[in-house]
Amino acid sequence: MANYTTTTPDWAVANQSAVMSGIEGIKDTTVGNINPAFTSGAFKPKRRMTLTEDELVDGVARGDRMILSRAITLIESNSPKHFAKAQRVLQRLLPRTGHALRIGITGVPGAGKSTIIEAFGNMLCDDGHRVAVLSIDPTSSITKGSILGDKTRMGTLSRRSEAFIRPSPAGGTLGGVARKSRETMLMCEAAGYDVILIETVGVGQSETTVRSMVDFFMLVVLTGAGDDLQGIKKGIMELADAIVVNKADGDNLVRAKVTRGEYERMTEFIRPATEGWPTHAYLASAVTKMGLPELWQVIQLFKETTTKSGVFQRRRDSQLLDWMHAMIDEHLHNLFFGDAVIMGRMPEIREAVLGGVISPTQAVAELVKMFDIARAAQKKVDLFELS
Ligand SMILES: Nc1nc2c(ncn2[C@@H]2O[C@H](COP(=O)(O)OP(=O)(O)OP(=O)(O)O)[C@@H](O)[C@H]2O)c(=O)[nH]1
Ligand SMILES: [Mg+2]
Repeated sequence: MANYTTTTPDWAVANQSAVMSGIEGIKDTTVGNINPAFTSGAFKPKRRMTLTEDELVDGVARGDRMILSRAITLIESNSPKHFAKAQRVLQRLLPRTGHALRIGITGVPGAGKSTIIEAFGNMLCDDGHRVAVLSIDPTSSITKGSILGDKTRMGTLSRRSEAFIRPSPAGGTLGGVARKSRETMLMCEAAGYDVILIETVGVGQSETTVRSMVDFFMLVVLTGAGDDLQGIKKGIMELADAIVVNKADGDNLVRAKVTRGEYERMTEFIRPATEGWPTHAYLASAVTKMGLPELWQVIQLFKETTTKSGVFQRRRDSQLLDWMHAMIDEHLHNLFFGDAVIMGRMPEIREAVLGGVISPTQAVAELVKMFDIARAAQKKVDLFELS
């Protein structure tokens, strides 16, 4: 018998138990070896019962958090069988979705996004709301470190029965993560959460993904670090419906007021993210909770204004269609570039283009002529990141 020992993977977070324990009883963790009772057959580990489609649908609809978690795990699974089942469950729950207010929160690391979500989430729960918190972090393939961090940072919120916290799906391309996150959001809505808060670090492309999922998007910033305002690009300001200058407390309050003024002036030069809604800068402190009730009022006013003007529903409609088109693009792209014939001919055609033998246009025409979509589709492709 092999001698199994416990190991700590090199990606494990220092001093944290980042590794989930296995099935209880299989391993005698004190010595790190397989429990002899298990190998001798004296011990039968309890099998994790697979939930049926009906059980998942009913459980989520009832707002059972355990079953919701299981449904999301299914959504995140890379197995084609799980994928198909998750899609059937989602399909049946679809009529229950769409009623939540979807709020995205971005900002540089350390801006205080998680702390704001914790304070804001608690405030909303006190007000009778049910709050789901999701995060998108496609930059690291192993997000377990930040999960642990956030679970601690959102400690009081995660213990509340009115709140549900689900970290980012680990790994994968932005496209795959985006699909999983969007479907997770819908599952949460079906489970009765009426406010969805989605955190993402505002570096890279994940903020665009979150913007494409939410109704209201806020950018959390800190007090002035030079005139370039911490390298925050105009681009990201143009996605925001509100700019929140956080940590407006203690000695920092005066500076925060100055910074708010600076951002306020900048908003005059940018195109607002939402038609008919002027983006403003606000002061807040996740620690003293100053500004948070006002922020909720702003979001309420946003919803009222955009619902009246029709912008709210129009955005949701175009988000759905954009979403579908993005998935078609990705699917066809993967089919094309994953096709054996195309892959085989590509080097030669590249050479021909570089050598000036054929034009890029001609190259495309030839490649497309060679491409047989039915043949390509027979091969397992990575459309939904299934293995
Ligand atoms: N004084 C003060 N400190 C704050 C406030 N909000 C957050 N902090 C502190 O700032 C640090 C970073 O806060 P986080 O909430 O983890 O920041 P984040 O934006 O979620 O960071 P990442 O998830 O790493 O991108 C923590 O030590 C918080 O306690 C605030 O309003 N006032
Ligand atoms: Mg955070």
